Amino acid sequence: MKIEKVVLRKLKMDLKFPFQTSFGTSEGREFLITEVYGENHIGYGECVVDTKPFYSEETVQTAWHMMRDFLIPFLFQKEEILHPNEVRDIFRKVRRHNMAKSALEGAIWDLYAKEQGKPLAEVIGGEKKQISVGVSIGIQKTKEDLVEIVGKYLEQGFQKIKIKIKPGKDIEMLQAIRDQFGDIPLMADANSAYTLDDIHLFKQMDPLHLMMFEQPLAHDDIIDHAKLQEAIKTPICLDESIHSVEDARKAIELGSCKIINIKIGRVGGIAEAIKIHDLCKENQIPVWCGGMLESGIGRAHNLAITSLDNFTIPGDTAPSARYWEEDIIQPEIEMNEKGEIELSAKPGLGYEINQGALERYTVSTETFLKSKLQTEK
Ligand code: OSB
Ligand code: MG
Repeated sequence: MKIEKVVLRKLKMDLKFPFQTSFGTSEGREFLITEVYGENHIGYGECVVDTKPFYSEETVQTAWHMMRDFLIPFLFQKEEILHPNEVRDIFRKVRRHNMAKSALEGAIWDLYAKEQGKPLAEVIGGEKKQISVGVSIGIQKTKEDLVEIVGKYLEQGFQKIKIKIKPGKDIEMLQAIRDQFGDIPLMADANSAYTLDDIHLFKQMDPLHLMMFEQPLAHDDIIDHAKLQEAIKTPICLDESIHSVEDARKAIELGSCKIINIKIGRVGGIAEAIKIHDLCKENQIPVWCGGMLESGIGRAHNLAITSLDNFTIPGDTAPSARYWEEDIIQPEIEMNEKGEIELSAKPGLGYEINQGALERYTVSTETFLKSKLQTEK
């Protein structure tokens, strides 16, 4: 691939509903789309940042800065990229900024797959033709509201219900769902809202037989999680704590979790996501694909990695209509009544860009040309 041009776009899209987690409420998303121009195709990527550094330290502005001033110049310094696996090395000098790196890397994977004329899932060795889907439900005001929403999603066919929890909005909420719907596949995501002082609470929740507690303790911890896992039966799943295959290796060695949530943006790209998937598979640690309220572009990347065989737990990869009045891809991503999404058989991400929608949601753009590169970084 000879990359001569990259376009960055900032988009603003309203969510159909406010999404509340233990760290805040989102009414919509501001994020970045990357377009990487090869000789015959354009690859698309999504940078899953937010305006606020509350889930991770990156923001819309830090990602733009990293891409403009470091990552894009590094790409342009290469005469040619033969395989997307090279991108990790090209970006290696930049510490962290995984969401920024991933946005460009993902576009290069799409471009590569389009040049090969194959679906991205096939290019990365994914064999599933359809994937199982769950839904992530934000914190609700009352148990009654929550039970009603869960009922609606179960009716639509979702194969896993994940609810967000925080202190004071946990055991009662989960118990209400169990009372109403029995033994459904149910899990809880705390986004780091608890500490080891809350061990008694987790022990109290053990009899609810949840599929897992996602990231109960600090966002950067793997030691206390091992202590908590030792004390409870419900599996712990790590999200925020895992940024690389090395992090995953250490967490597995310590016994900090029994399941890992893989988010492409959080780990710096598809190549690293695959490494984590493979390591987990060797260690009998099931994985599932997390979500960052993506637009269709990021969502299509998520579907592609979920085609790998150790993604055995339904992910947070709900269809477009759960989030958006109108998505930026065509056709939109749809789920059948069994809670499955059919993978596209078309090359690359497998969806067309809805150019009108993309333009309407774009609030700013910047174009970078290799021919204009003058930086020495
Ligand atoms: O912790 O998994 C998370 C959304 C934003 C930030 C963090 C998380 C989430 C979700 C939403 O749970 C999953 C989705 O995209 O539907
Ligand atoms: Mg999470």
